[in-house]
Amino acid sequence: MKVLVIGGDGYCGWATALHLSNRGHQVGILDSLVRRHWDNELQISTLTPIAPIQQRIQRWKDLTGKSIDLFIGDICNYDFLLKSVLQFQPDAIVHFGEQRSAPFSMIDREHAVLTQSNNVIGNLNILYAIKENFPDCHLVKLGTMGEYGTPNIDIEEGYITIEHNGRKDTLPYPKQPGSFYHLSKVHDSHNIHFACKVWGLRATDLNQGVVYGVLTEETGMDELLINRLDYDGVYGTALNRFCIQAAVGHPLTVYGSGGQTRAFLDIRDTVRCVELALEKPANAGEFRVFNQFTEMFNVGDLANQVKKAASTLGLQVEVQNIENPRIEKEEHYFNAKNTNLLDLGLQPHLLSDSLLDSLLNFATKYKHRADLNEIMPRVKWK
Ligand code: NAD
Ligand code: USQ
Repeated sequence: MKVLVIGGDGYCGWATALHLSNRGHQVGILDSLVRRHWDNELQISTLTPIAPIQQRIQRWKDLTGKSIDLFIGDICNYDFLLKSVLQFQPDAIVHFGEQRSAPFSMIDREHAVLTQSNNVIGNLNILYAIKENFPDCHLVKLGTMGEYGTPNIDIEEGYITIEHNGRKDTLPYPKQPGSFYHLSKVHDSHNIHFACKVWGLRATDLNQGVVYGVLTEETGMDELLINRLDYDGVYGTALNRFCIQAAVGHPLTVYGSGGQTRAFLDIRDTVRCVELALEKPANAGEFRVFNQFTEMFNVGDLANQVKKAASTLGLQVEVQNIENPRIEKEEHYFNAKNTNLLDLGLQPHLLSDSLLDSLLNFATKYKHRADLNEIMPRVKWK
């Protein structure tokens, strides 16, 4: 299958592009490299040293004999996007190419507008490019579990059947996102759903939980293929941050009471889930939603698990409950379904098996690259 991976220079996109290439798909990467630019602007950097995209792709070819096409540009530029898809002729598009940090989107008006215009316009352009040129192309879009928020009832996969005043309907599950970034994903979902309904497009929205780990079969093949691992207060996510904090001797930064429960998955499962969604495409006119995660944890428990695993490496770790920079519930019900991907054959990696080989070992290897000034959160929700 010809698969265009938009955002293929990023954390999830790079690992996925290599995995799909390894599995025999013909892969193209489209990326504006804007994430590298935002890192420079914020003066932050991945803990692991990532090579320029051209070098990464060349190394992959040298190692495996497999080529990956490269398109560098912005999907908000419709002429560029159109030219790229017409050249590549995709059977499927996997769309990772968005601004994905909640704190970044909450810095100020400028960053909120940048996040929503980049994400919503880019996604809408993709919908038009598919409709006008490849109406049969399957769009696999990365959404987020954070679209649902933390409701006091079970979270279904995209839809919920409701009875109201004696009538019954299956409707999109209510959305209560917690940042302007998470809101942008809700806007995307609505636009894709509408496009499937009116134009008959086929799409899968992968509502992904927080991804952890840095190692996949392919990125582990060579140092030049290494993936990014963010640990700073803007782009670093909970578990990845805790492991790096453990490695550098910084107290683990649990925000507030630590009762915030989220859905998580290993990056090795991210790449597999995308593959599973591609292998069994949505039907024409179908807006399919999969909740893409394997386990649920609250952040306080996560910190304690990291502390325990780190002690086996001789690391003394302190867990600290610091003032929560976000506005979010700290004690709440959270129970989400995730059967669709399991039914397609996903065999989850469990956190208890991954902490050392996919995280703490990398964190200790590259800890000399960490900038300790970038660990504490600086962006507040109000
Ligand atoms: P990332 O920042 O590492 O990668 C995103 C990539 O998209 C970058 O390489 C960036 O340059 C590119 N990009 C952004 N805007 C673009 C544009 N307008 N045109 C072309 N390229 C553009 O992010 P990630 O962690 O790999 O996340 C990828 C996707 O997965 C995002 O949509 C994110 O919302 C979603 N997601 C991520 C996580 C996670 O924990 N990392 C969890 C759930 C969902
Ligand atoms: N948290 C801490 N300490 C930290 C960092 C985070 O306690 O040092 C807490 C946060 O307050 C929050 C939870 O951990 O309650 C998750 O925060 P996060 O930064 O790990 O994840 P989030 O902001 O939700 O965003 C990340 C990705 C985003 C993706 C989302 C999936 O950056 O792209 O959409 O995870 S989900 O959370 O399921 O919506």
